[in-house]
Amino acid sequence: MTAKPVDQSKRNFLKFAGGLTVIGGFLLIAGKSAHHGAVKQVTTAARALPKIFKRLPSLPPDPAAHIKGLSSLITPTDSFFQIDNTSSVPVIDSSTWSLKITGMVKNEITLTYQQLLARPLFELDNTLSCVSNSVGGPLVGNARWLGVRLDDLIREADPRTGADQVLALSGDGFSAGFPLSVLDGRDAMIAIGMNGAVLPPKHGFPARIIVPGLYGYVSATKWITQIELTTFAAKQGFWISRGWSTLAPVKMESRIDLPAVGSRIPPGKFTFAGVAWSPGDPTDGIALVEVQIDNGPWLAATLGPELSSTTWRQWWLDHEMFAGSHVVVVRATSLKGEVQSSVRQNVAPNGAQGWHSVSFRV
Ligand SMILES: Nc1nc2c(c(=O)[nH]1)N[C@H]1C(S)=C(S)[C@@H](COP(=O)(O)O)O[C@H]1N2
Ligand SMILES: [Mo]
Repeated sequence: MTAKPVDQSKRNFLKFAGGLTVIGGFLLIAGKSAHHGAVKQVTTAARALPKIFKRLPSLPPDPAAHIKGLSSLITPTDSFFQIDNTSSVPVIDSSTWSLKITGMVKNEITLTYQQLLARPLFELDNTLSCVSNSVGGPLVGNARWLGVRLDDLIREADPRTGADQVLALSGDGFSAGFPLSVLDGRDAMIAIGMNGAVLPPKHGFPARIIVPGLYGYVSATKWITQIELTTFAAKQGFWISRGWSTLAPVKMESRIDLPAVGSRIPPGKFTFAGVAWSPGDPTDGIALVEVQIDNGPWLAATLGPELSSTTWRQWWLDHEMFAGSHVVVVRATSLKGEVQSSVRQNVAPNGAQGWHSVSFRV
């Protein structure tokens, strides 16, 4: 379910952006419509930002700039898909908000927003997908997230023997849990920023979890208030009792953006294009995308930049097209040599699978 974004002016809304005020190695400008008191408050918090700040290189040129209709390398925040159980976005005051790490831990931890911002922050390019995304569907997006390492925090909380689940809860009744063993060195984070700005309300302000490789429903709790170390035997995340799998690594998928479904294209050279992603094993990545036109041979597409092993890669292929009805199919192959499965599976219980195809006329 999606909800309308709420009035930004009531928020501690700031932009993290290049080129303006540099505070503690962190670049920061006040959002135009931000309430002055709120700006002051968050600015004070931002001053306490540590020097340890792992910034990613600036983004490479986006091939989508030259291929109209291809998904952009980074999904603009405004068009990033949104999935909520609740019909309205919670309004959270970051000055009274806190995050607790509780349950089967030796050291309970409570962090205020300021304390969270004072921890070492790092950037992560990661594609987030909803388990309800059907083959070729729109419920997937790529963003540059900013946050603190989740594994460090959990280590500080010191899980008790037997704890096997990290269950993250929010005030709206949502919860999502994943195996403690998923924190295997991958860049799981408590995110406070998205695409160069403070995390917007609809994507989880003040903080949410991002775990590379997992579908959102088992990992990406927005408006997070508590992280509970527990067992799968004792507790289940919101969607688990509703028929969805306990374990949910993202399946390898590829999507055709061009041509659009049911479209008509002129004869001559046409640029087929789309995106492919395979974040389920963060030590793997997309190695090859192939396109098949009208049951012809599989043709290797050109691949766009790889921001990280858990982001999507754009692909495109030029081909001469003649008048008539056509069908194009796409499939991806990972670096470890796994070929995307053609066997169709529905989104339930653990994600859609199969090759995307598009029928079109020239
Ligand atoms: N609090 C809360 N967090 C949530 C959800 C929710 O309903 N409530 N939906 C989850 C699901 S199913 C997905 S796919 C992602 C979507 O994140 P987005 O809305 O930022 O794209 O958020 C996850 N986090
Ligand atoms: Mo989802």
